[in-house]
Amino acid sequence: MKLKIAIASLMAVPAIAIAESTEQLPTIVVEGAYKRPGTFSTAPDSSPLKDASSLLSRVPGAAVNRNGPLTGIAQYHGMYGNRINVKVDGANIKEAGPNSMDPPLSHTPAPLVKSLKVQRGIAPVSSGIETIGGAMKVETRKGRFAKGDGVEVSGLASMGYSSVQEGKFGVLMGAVANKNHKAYLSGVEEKGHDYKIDGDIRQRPTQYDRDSFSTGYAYQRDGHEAELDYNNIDTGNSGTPALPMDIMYVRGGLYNGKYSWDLGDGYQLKVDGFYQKMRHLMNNYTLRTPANGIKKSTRTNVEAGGYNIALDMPLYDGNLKVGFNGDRANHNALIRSAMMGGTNIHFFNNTQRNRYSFFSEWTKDLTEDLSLELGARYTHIWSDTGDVSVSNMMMKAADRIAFNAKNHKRNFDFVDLDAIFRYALNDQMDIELGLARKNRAPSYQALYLWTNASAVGGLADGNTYLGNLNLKNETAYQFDLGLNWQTDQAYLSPRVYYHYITNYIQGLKTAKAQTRGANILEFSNVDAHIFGVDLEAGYALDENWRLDAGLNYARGQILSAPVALNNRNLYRIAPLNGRTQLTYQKSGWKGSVEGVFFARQGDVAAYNNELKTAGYMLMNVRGSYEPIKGLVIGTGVENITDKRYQSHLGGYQFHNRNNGRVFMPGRNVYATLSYSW
Ligand SMILES: [Cu+2]
Repeated sequence: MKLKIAIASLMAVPAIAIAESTEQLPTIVVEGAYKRPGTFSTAPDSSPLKDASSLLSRVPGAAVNRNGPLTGIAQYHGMYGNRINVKVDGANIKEAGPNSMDPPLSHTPAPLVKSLKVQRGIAPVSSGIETIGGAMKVETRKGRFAKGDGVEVSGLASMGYSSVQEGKFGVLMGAVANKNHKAYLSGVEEKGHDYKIDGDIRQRPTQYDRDSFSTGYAYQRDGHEAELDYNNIDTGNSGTPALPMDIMYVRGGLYNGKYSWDLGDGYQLKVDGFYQKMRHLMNNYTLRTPANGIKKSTRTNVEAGGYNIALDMPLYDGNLKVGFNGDRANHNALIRSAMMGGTNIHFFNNTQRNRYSFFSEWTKDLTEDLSLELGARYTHIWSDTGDVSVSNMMMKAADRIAFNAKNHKRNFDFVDLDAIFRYALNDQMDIELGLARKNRAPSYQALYLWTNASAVGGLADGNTYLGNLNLKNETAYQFDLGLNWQTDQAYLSPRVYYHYITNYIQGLKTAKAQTRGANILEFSNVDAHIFGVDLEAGYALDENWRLDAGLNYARGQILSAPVALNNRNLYRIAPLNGRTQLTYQKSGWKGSVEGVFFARQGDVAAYNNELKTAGYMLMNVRGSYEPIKGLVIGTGVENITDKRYQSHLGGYQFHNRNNGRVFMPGRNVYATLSYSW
């Protein structure tokens, strides 16, 4: 197999480089591209933005919709939020907050990330249910099995300080194992103040406070592997400046179980499941002053669970994977408003979204140079919600009565299809062509917002939204073409894509929304397309110096909508951006200079009066030293010129366009110390 050998050998060199030199750093694995050495520069938790999503800035085609220091929503190829299937240790974590204050990637503190895998291009159907916008997987650190017969301990201790918000973190992870059994325990503490944006001026409210711990046990023997994990998160007062309220707490636990059985002859069975229960409180008066003087708080909870079963088997000289996936989630939200002497609203009452799905995926090497992957997935989703209630019968009476009179049960059925061809042109170059049809059903918020509210999955556009029980599911037709070229010295990996989406769900100023007044939109179906290009490239100048670069461009437009629009741009699409990095590496010493640029974004959405943003350039320098194996001292300065800037994906301060966008962190000097064994 020329292709396989070519890919394997090309991947081996840089992969080893990563493993040896950056053992304590999260590994960013971009599936469908060569692993490349350019991932260096993420010191453990150096960034003032703390969650796993901050790693996405180094993934071609990816971006982060940043609503707070712990609230980063993944974006890939212009799609974001629950359009992207994010799995953390196999679990499709559900958000406790209806406004995505705790998106899936934010559940994992950056220092505990072992790897972040992003499927570049079209996500295979096997990667999960509803992968219209792609698929990402986070694996957390859990220690390792012993290689020999004895007992081995492994672990990580890490701490750090960052100046921009006087942020501190500490991580401790320890595992004890022999070759069959493994048990581990880990804890993380993170805390910081509001970050500075320029000199001593601070962006409020961006303080954060989180503790988490995990424990687990795993067993392996003769092709069997079983694992049971528990993860507990306790996020305290943490700001979300782009949203109408801040996090008072997000608390709760996630249980994970996994089993895999290698039956031999190409047969393998994998089963996993999770159970999650979390509580959340947010308000608009602890970390900020209520905009209109009215204090509000919302208490929410989520109870969820899911399972995945997949069987691999040989078929027609290829590999056939068949599987069944399902999950269910139950949400509640209770609003307490100081209005009219105190009003309680049961805003989401026993709101459910259940998914059932099965798939088959066949991969085969057709010739020495050509491989093919074909997948199909059928999904059934149903949603329902109980009646809403308001303690003050006068308040929201018309909306409440109208909503409660309706049937809330909704069913969605759809078929996802994909075909991915990979062709090795020669030993150094391969080309990948992907075609797919992918779907997503409306979120429970888009269906069940019975009166205008801001609980919209983190859109942060300054508007409130009305739900729409008549929404259809989105269907995207996707084309994706990528080229990978790599020699011993250089790599280049450009990619172009075009997605045509029918029934894309977004807000519109519909007739119904029109009667409600300004800044109120109704969730609607439109037809849209998103296209773009991204690339990454690198070149080793000699054995010590190397240069890496990345570039991203995306454009999203509405093609047809049921109402007239001033322009057809989609909302929250990152402007043209890129990065270059020069790295020096020699026996334990490493240093890099990184330049990041974002162009002005003028292609802004008319339907929600999106504001334009100016372009900016940033410079970061980083260094690390490993005096003895496993001990790494890291330091660096981010945003070295203390540039005051606003990210186009950052939302508006206090959820109000009149305040302008949230400012991003100013100069940050950080130092980290970590030891792994
Ligand atoms: Cu919330």
